[in-house]
Amino acid sequence: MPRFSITTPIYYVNDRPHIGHAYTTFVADALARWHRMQGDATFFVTGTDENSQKNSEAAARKLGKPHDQITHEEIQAYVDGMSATWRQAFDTLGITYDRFIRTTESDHLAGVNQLINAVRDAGDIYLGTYAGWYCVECEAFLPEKELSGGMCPYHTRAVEKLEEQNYFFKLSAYRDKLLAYYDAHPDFVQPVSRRNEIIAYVRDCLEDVSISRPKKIWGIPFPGDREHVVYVWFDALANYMTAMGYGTDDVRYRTWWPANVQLVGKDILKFHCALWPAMLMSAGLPLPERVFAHGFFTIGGEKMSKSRGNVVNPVHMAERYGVDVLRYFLMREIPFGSDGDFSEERLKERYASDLQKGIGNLAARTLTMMRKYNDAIIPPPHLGGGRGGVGCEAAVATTWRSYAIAMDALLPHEALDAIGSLVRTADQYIESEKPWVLAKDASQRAHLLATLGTCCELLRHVALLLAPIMPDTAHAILTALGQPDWRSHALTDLQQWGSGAIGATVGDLPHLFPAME
Ligand code: ME8
Repeated sequence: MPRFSITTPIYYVNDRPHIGHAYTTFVADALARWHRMQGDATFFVTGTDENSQKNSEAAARKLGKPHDQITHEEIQAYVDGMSATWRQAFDTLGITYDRFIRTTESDHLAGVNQLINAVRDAGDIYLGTYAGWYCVECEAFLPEKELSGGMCPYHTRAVEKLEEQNYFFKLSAYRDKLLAYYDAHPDFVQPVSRRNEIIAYVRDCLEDVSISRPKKIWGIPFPGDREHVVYVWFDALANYMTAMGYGTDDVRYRTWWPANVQLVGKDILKFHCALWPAMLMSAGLPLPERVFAHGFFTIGGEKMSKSRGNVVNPVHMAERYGVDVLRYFLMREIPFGSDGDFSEERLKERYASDLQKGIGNLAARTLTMMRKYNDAIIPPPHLGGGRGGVGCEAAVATTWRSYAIAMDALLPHEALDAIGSLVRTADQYIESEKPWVLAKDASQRAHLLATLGTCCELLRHVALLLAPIMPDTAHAILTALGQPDWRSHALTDLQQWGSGAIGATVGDLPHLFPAME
């Protein structure tokens, strides 16, 4: 059985999830659902990045204590609470993770120890002194030349000056190996703009990196030297394998690692496409198949930030518009890989044009015609699209093909575009066949029935195609079409033209996209 494993970044718990975090996680969820639907053994990992200075600072702020006076127990209690908030948010958003990893869990610690020991055994760790800058917001060591006006170039926050003894990882020794790897694996870093960016970075800028911090910082004790803790990124990146059993369960690890797809935002490209593969090369472990770095979006044209007060909470959005609507909008509006903008105005426009007038209207009119003209019983569809018809069967087959290509290329907006075309095809079909005219002519009865069957069949395919992206909407439509058990059928069977619940009575469909206040 083919297998598919996919990961998202693990998120810092210094605050609640925002719409950007939901975006990456929605796409990963849609891809995981798509693979499960095809019958692939699937493993989907997300979770929380907990051993971070950002988190301990947030814990101190919450307790109103100076950062250097907060205890480990207090930080642990804070990350426990926040991680639960994240997990709950992801549950509300319909995220079907198989493992929600927390980097304070004991199996993760065991895996981090094993990884560091493997890198040390390879001769790639040495003790040195780091004198330079650190941005707590990025949790990154920043060379002087990367600062902009004395500040972190990505955050408006001031950087800290550090002079401390650290363990270093010989990252620079992997320059040529990384470049050769990118060359031999053109799909490893996607999209191509990010691949070019990482090649230039590795070629021109790669330096050794600190992988420990002094023990007063919140973190995992450094194996072999308790005066240090593991630098948060070295620990966090390991989550992808520890979540799959690295260091604790070899069989599970070998089942799922290397991941087929790792999704990240462009902000953490260097960590995932330079540091991470070099760590794996050093430890003699396989590299993930593909790392896709998507773009960032602004909110109504502005950078999202607490100080601007424009941080969008995905759970609030889902309460207002519905989880499926939010999933649809984010995946349709912002091409995966490009930067984009989120605005409620645009969401409302798409709601009206794509969902109410498109999918919602197709579903409602199809079911109404069924009740009106055939006592709600589903007849067999026309084969080949029917009498001089628009080739509905062929349109469905083409849509499945383009949809699969788009999903496999990690381009859900293109997959949704293909569904949009099929909805238009169905609308045109109804307009050209005019069942309300056929119904008035008894000699057209056979043609009317096949036309109604064709409408149901088109709607059924639209619903199936939507399932990874709008799971509840899809399930409601398929249930109304007499196929509530669709998940227990093989996709290759469901994809056959005419494999709907012929003879079943169409059920009630809740109003999918009601008018907004
Ligand atoms: O970086 N637009 O976690 P983080 C789109 N813990 N996506 C966005 C976004 C935006 N405006 N803002 C954030 C970390 N994201 C580390 C990762 S992994 C081993 C450790 C998404 O909480 C995007 O996926 O800062 C980005 O990469 C991620 O959130 C950063 O989340």
